[in-house]
Amino acid sequence: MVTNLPPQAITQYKKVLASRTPEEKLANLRLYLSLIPKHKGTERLQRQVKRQISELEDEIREKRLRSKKARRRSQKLFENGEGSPLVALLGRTMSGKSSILSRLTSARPRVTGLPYATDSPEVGGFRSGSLVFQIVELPPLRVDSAVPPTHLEILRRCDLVALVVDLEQDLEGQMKMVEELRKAGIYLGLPSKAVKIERRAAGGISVVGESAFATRDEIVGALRAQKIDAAVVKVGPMSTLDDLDAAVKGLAVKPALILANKIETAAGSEKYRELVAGYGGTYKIVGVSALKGTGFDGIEGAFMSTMGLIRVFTKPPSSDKPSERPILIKQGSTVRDLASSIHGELAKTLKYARIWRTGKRIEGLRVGPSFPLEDMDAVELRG
Ligand SMILES: Nc1nc2c(ncn2[C@@H]2O[C@H](COP(=O)(O)OP(=O)(O)O)[C@@H](O)[C@H]2O)c(=O)[nH]1
Ligand SMILES: [Mg+2]
Repeated sequence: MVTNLPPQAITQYKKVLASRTPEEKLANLRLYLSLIPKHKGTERLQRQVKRQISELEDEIREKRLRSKKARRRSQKLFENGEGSPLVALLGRTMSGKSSILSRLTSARPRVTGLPYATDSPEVGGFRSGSLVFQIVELPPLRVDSAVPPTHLEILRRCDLVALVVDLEQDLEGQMKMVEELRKAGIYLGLPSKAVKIERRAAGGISVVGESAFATRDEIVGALRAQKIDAAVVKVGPMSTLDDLDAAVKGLAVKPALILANKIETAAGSEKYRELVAGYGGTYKIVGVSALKGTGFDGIEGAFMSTMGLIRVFTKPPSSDKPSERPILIKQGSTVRDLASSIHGELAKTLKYARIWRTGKRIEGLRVGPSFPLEDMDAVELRG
């Protein structure tokens, strides 16, 4: 090991060595790589770590292939964790990030009651059924300071940002984190706000989709004002002109939710209502107490819906049990979308499906290919 590494990188290397599973080791190695300063003196080390990462990726991939097929789709969705969404916990110091990480995973970061106790990223795996979320606790964001570069690297790569808001501290001051992130080029928002722009050489501007916040003409006008005359623009139902700007600048738009922690305290529920009144229109807000362990039921559902994804379990006609591992597909997907995400041929030969929806009295309901799916549906595709 090179000796002139920053202390954060050395701490992270110890975590690599202490990792208990290949998946955890992979996540720790990636963080380690991001913490190694990029210059001539560390080139060899960087190469070594990259090789270790790709060997481990191969190992994990082979292990998965051996276990079962039918999850091709989820691997494509997340370049990070091979089907494990990466969730970043972000908040001010003492908001309870380490306590939340301990609640959700087997990671045991230090909870000291002292500010700035977590000085390098901590990782843990949060298992929900057979799906594993990688949860990363980032060191706290300091008031009125620039977001550190190591944070940015992880934030750009993550699939979801969970803002941890302390209901015992000043809410406005904590929500300034959103502005601090925006200054650093990370926009928080729901997938329904995301805008995608594909520049073209000619052919004018065509707008795909519709937004409640800007008309086609307004979108075309805003692009022309930025000297963009030819492009295909895809907008979501909640896209604003700010989201359009972010896309033009190539900034990262990340789905985000708020974990409002310490809800069990005296002022907790009132502050929670205040937070919902101010920000409930923009973010999904989940009230939790990491201390008491309340509010965490269904948190994986909140993660999924914020990412704009649903979990669907497929069931072969020959079996009476659905698959253990869900397929992750976009919200609003139909039975036909599911089939084509598994295999193009399957979509062509598809005739109907049977659906099981627990708790909603839907058991083996026979539906056509355009039937919209919901989170946690079990589906039997029939050709
Ligand atoms: N009352 C209360 N205190 C909490 C809760 N979660 C964490 N804490 C306390 O808040 C302090 C900071 O917690 P920690 O998890 O280290 O926060 P971090 O700095 O954001 O990682 C510690 O004293 C915790 O015991 C909670 O749900 N309720
Ligand atoms: Mg901490």
